[in-house]
Amino acid sequence: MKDYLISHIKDVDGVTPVVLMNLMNRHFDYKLLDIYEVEEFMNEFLEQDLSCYEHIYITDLTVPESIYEKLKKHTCKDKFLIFDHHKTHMHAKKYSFVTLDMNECGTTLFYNYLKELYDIETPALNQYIESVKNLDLWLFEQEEDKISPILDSLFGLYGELRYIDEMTKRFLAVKEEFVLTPFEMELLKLEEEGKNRYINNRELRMIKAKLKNIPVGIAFAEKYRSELCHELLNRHPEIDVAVVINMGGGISFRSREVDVSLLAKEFGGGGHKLAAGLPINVEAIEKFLDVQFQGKI
Ligand SMILES: [Mn+2]
Repeated sequence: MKDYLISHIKDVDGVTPVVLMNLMNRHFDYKLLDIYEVEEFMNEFLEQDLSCYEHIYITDLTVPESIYEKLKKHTCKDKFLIFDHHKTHMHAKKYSFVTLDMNECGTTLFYNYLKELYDIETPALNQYIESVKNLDLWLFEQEEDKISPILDSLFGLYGELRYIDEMTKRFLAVKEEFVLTPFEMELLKLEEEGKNRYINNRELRMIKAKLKNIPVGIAFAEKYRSELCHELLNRHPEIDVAVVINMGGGISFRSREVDVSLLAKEFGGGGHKLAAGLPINVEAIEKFLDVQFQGKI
């Protein structure tokens, strides 16, 4: 029998569970989703015949309560195991098949479970998984983890499918230490230079505003959104929250201490205390544009 994995498409934490499944030597199907696609997908998925699957894993995605209501009554409910760390998912703590921990990331929770049952653990993988966590929980500066930002860049350069492929090949070949290829190192050097130019350029166009009475810096960017937020907060102590709008994607909020998950929730989004966001849709834009602009920097 095979397994099924449903995980988050948008970042390294979301796609690494696919890499882990690839290392397990089991047949599996998988689906990568954005956060707002979960409900619709799950409604259809639960209508299908799932009898060919032994385990159905969901990682790094918040599953809405309406889906749990259906899941409870489903004939295949015993096949489901869910691993997540989003604040918006904590309503599901009561279910025994759900592992939730906000101090971990989707990947670490899943890895900790799998490595007890399957022979996948290697020093290289342990090192990589730690960096995925530092990246996803934004701990890489305090942990002085140099690999985390590299993973983020590689994910951006490769896209999710090739990233999964590259990492799988690497962990099958090299067990001792996580390594980059010479090609990747050269690519990252070039990318780093381009990134710095991009971030400086976006910062110059940052708008200061008050959002729900919180001083924020708003910038528009399609790339390097996490790093841009980080730089805006570092370079502008007068703002409490960095807001980056990606017209083709979503709006990201980052802060040093303000709980931005609450802020994002007001506009119909969600996330973590220091990192949250919302998809761009008409309601979000309508609510969001009702801000008091305070001029350019
Ligand atoms: Mn995550």
